[in-house]
Amino acid sequence: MSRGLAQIGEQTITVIDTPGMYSLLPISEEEKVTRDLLLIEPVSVVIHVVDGKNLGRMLPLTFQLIEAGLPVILAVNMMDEAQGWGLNLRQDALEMELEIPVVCMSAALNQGIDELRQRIAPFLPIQTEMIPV
Ligand SMILES: Nc1nc2c(ncn2[C@@H]2O[C@H](COP(=O)(O)OP(=O)(O)OP(=O)(O)O)[C@@H](O)[C@H]2O)c(=O)[nH]1
Ligand SMILES: [Mg+2]
Repeated sequence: MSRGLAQIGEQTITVIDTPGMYSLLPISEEEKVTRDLLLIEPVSVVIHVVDGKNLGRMLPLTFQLIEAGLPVILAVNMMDEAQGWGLNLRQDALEMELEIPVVCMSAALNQGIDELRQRIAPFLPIQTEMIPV
């Protein structure tokens, strides 16, 4: 697990990268680490990064995260490969179905990162210096 900083507009936020997890009922020790973090650490938003080529296998966890009451953004990654396979994802349909923000991206190609930043922003607490006096 690693922590780093990211810039969202004017705000610097801490990002925690967790080991991969496929269920909230963890099988491996690494998954337990991630599950425990999600239960313990108060976070502004959980970004569930999934492989766009295996959406069917990944979405059950997205549903579990939502049902657990966590604020979730679904980041459908590997879109370059998914599109190479001829897979076309309806971002708007997924958003309607899941009722959470969905961002399609190719992290390796730096595509979709700006949109992800934009979708993260509304989840962040308002900084006091941002409130006009
Ligand atoms: N083609 C393509 N490759 C990608 C993309 N994003 C990540 N990768 C590659 O996928 C591989 C795995 O990336 P990781 O960031 O280690 O994936 P992860 O989900 O964090 O893996 P774990 O932490 O082991 O669960 C690397 O070789 C990345 O370069 C993408 O958008 N497109
Ligand atoms: Mg990783």
